[in-house]
Amino acid sequence: MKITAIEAIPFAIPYRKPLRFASGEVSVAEHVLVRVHTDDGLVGVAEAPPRPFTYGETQESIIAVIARIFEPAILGMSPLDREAIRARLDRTVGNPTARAAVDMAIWDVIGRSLGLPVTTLLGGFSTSMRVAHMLGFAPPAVMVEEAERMRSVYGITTFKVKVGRNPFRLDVDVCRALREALGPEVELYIDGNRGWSPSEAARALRAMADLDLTLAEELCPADDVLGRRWLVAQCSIPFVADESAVRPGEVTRELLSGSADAISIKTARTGFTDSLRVLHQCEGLGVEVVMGNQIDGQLGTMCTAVFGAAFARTSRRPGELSNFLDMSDDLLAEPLEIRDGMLAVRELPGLGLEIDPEKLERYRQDL
Ligand code: MUC
Ligand code: MG
Repeated sequence: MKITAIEAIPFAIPYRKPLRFASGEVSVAEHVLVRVHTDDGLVGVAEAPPRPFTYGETQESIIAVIARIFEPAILGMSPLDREAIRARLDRTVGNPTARAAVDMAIWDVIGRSLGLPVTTLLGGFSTSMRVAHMLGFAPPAVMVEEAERMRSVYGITTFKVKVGRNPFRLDVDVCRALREALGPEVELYIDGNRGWSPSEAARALRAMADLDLTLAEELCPADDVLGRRWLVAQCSIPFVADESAVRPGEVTRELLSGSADAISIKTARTGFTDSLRVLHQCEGLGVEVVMGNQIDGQLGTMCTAVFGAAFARTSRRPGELSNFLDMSDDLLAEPLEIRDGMLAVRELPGLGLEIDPEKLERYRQDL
């Protein structure tokens, strides 16, 4: 089996409401569908979400790097030669979501060719993941209403609250309103997307000390090197590195320098091949992980669940798997469903997903 072509198809699907956070905002899912073709007629799929405010990628850059560099680099190779493929893709720096989508589409091909689910090939720990929902910036009453709806309709009881606004009082009010409305059983954690300085973050954490938050993610930039160590040293809950710790080397740097003590794994940026490396690194170091959300569509969300369900450590806590619910539509022939706070992986070959050709026709931007 040989790789014969890689397609990179831009598509745009509007959100019903924008997701806002300290480093940016997303109101249309302008993603890239990646399809890896083989000489025996198999097609593997994945999606790449451009996040210029996090990784510097755009839809155009993802399409260009795949067409001009990644596709020629691996044409004719066997999808099973994963480490050789990785070495070729790794000659190009940056471009994490483009590289990850190629990697995951190749895993989809491998699963399809063997007639086995990718989640089984990866680890096979379980067949579903608990779901956490990410709440974007809005006034406190609106965020409370969204959380209550997610709990009553989908059974979700873990919420990641976006913070990092200035002044920080509004974020404190939001977290307090959520705790008061949802009660003590619900899990709340926060993500600042680098919006605060270390001293603002320290004050905000003190103001929320009675709210039983479980994790604090990326409250200030990793480039505030000493300030962040100072903050993490006094933080009473694990400090999660997300966008500051993409590559395995960055994970090591953040953890060993005391600038973080937990890691967000996002398949959207490390695919399956490098997410495995990050996971094993965290396991070896005895560090907690969170399966994070790159504001993925359903295809990307399933990739997160396929990886997260495959291992004990990633299954310990809920994965961020629900923000596709805010999209007005998607590309999948059979939409994902969250029931009783869980998302099931599909016990079908590969990722277990098919693209609906009519939907792709409607939303693709290159025709
Ligand atoms: C998250 O966890 O930070 C928002 C920006 C980004 O890079 O990812 C999302 C969610
Ligand atoms: Mg984050």
